[in-house]
Amino acid sequence: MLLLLSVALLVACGGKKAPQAAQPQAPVVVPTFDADSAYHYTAGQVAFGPRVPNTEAHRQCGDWLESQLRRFGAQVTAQHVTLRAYDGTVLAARNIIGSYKPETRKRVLLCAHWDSRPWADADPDPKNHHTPILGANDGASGVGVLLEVARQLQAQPTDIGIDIIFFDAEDYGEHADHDEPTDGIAWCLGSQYWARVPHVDGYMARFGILLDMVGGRDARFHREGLSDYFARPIVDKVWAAAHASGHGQWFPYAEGGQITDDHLPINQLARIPCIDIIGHYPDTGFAPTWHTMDDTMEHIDPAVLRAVGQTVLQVIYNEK
Ligand code: AHN
Ligand code: ZN
Repeated sequence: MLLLLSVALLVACGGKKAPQAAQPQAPVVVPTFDADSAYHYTAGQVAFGPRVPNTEAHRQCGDWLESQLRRFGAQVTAQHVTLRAYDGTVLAARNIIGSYKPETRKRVLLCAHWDSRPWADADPDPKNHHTPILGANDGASGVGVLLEVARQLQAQPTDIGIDIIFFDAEDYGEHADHDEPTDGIAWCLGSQYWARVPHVDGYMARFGILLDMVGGRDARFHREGLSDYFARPIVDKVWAAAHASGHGQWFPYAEGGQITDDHLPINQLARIPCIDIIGHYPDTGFAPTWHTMDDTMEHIDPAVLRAVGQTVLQVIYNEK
């Protein structure tokens, strides 16, 4: 009987050797995130000035971001789209997508917003409440980290495909003085558009990771509430990666509040489980520089950029 079985196996295998047991996998080498280069890419955006839609600085920074992604070997798609803000302003917006291994179906989405807030409406000095902010942390930091991830992807490709998306018009939400209701969500206009009209028909990814305010000194990344609601296993995976890569101190397992951010339309409309790594501060909420004139490079800490960047690399290089 055994003999018959082995003959049958030999026949089934076309006479070749019986299949070997799976070889032990070579350990994954996760590249080292360069925080100085992420810092440099963050400063590079801030140097254009406030990146408010419909301004020259915004247009020039958008061109620069596309050229950086191309330089790092991504296939770049720009979604130019006209979006209407809550106050009726018509925004010439642009979502910028850099794709690695676009032909691969196993994909992970990494994203951040690249626009900056048109008004410092949380500034302690009311005379600044209609002045645009530099958005070093709020905007540029997430994009800076992802540009460094892009550079790493060119040097050492991942097994899976990666899409890096820079969303526009995230931060055009209601001014603090605005008190009439708005229909729909005034924030996250670029991601709402992309979630309805992705850059590739029928686009799907295993999961997404949004980075928002990932460079502020003394930041803490608590588990964000909507991420836990829509994508708890991904929060678990990413927090485990943070702790495994030695950056657990920045990623307490405690839950922070729910934050309306670009991951919401990705979860609700595009139906891709997406989490938000967003800087909170113990007790006080967002950074003290949030939506103020003080959101400048002075308050960016490369150690924070490193903690987030290395965590992202740890996750994506371990996806098979
Ligand atoms: C709200 O304040 C509702 N959401 C904050 C999203 C945000 C603004 N992220 C950066 N700037
Ligand atoms: Zn903001």
